Amino acid sequence: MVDAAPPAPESAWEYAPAPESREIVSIAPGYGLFINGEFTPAADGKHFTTLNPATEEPLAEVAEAGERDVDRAVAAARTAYERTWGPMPGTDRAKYLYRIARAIQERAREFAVLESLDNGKPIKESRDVDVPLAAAHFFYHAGWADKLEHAGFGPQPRPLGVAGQVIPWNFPLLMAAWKLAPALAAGNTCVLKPAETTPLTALLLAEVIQQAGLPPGTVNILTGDGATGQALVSHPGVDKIAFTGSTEVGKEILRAVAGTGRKLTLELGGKAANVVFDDAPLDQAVEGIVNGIFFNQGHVCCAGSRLLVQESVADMVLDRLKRRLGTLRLGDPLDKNTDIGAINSRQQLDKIEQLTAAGEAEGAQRWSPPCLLPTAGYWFPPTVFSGVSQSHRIAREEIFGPVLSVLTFRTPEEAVAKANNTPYGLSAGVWTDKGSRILWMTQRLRAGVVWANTYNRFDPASPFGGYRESGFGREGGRHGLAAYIDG
Ligand code: TAP
Repeated sequence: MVDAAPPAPESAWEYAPAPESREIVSIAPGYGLFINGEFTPAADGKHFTTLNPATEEPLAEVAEAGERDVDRAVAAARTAYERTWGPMPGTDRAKYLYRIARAIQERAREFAVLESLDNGKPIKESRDVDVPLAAAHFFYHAGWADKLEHAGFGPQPRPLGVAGQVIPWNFPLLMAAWKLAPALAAGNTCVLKPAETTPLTALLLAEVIQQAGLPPGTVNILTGDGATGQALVSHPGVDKIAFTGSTEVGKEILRAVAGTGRKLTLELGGKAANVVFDDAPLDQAVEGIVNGIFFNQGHVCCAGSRLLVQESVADMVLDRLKRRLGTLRLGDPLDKNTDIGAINSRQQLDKIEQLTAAGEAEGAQRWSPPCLLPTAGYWFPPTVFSGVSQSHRIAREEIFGPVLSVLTFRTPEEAVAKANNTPYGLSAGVWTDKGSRILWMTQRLRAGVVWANTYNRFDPASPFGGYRESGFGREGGRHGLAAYIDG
């Protein structure tokens, strides 16, 4: 059962609607695959519908790539690797990458609106986070393209060849940028498969790639489902596989690639601890908790989905958190005042509902602020579980939704033991007034990224990635480039 809500904020008043116009975007009724610089139908004519998850309204029909299309795309990428992009000097590759970055900036509103329509995320996040960071990734890697021989990869760093890249639906454009920019900067060519539920910004990026004049075949974009991804990662013509997605599929790919000698990086799931000590600036920490788990509806691999709060301040933090959650606005993703958008798909909503039902059944206390959910589309209110124990499924499994599990601790040692009690190892957060305690914690937390007195900060120069069941390899920075260089 949902507990009673705290009193409504004193000045309970409504924001007027502030919708971003969708006029800037023109969505075609149908889209083909982007192979060898051109849009083309799937060889067997198959296609699927992509929906707006906030309304369930169909947005477009998109081609579904089969094995013959994967063959065509990999062959086009191989030819570009051998004849145009591969032999091209780094100074020239850099110019193309700068062009892509500039074009993303010029078309930023179009990308942001399209991303919010296809994914369901609030426009203020697609506008202020996804799109600027995607442009930043291309700018950053453009800077590397002509400096690779000075980056510690040896005197003549060589690319790997054709990269097969598979990405999820939570940051569709940004994940495409994370994959394509370092691969291209290092001289590889790419075949990218976006997620089935969010293909549209990758196809707009294909238009930008045409606009930037990249040699045909340098980047190929194959829309489709899991079978398309499987055909791509198991194609013998692919030299390097880069996968971001669930741990389950990551393990399948690892098994398929084992023994083939092909290079692989896996960016998988997480169940991060956000650790709040009693000396932390608590109001700031509450903002960090909200950002950590409710940003992008919690569809974030590094989300701070387990709050570990020191027992002496636990009631106070929970109280302030509930008040703050009472001010979040859930609804139309295109409204500039919206904080919480739609869940990306029916399938993901079902998963969140199942895991939250398990949380209640196992005895944790569930709370959500009063909030009306729209009748059409896929929605889930911000939800907090207190009284969670480490054995509960909601403390162990990745929910990938706006759901926070709250646990408490008494000593720093106990905080570390609980934070590390997970098969994952992607990220963590630490909130404390003491620099020495931050250093003590970061030496002990088993996570690829640790944020101190902040959360969910990303920069193209900063390597991101995990270990254990969160995968291996890094994206961003010099470490991210290394994944696309032979040696
Ligand atoms: P998945 O179901 O694993 O899907 C990821 C991508 O792989 C999609 O494009 C999917 O296609 C494709 N795919 C599915 N089965 C495949 C197979 N057998 N072989 C090859 N490709 C296959 O994950 P998801 O639900 O989209 O994404 C959420 C997961 O991604 C979460 O666990 C999250 O933590 C993780 N994630 C991790 C990171 C980093 S950086 N570590 C970043 C974002 C997300 P379809 O869309 O058609 O299924």
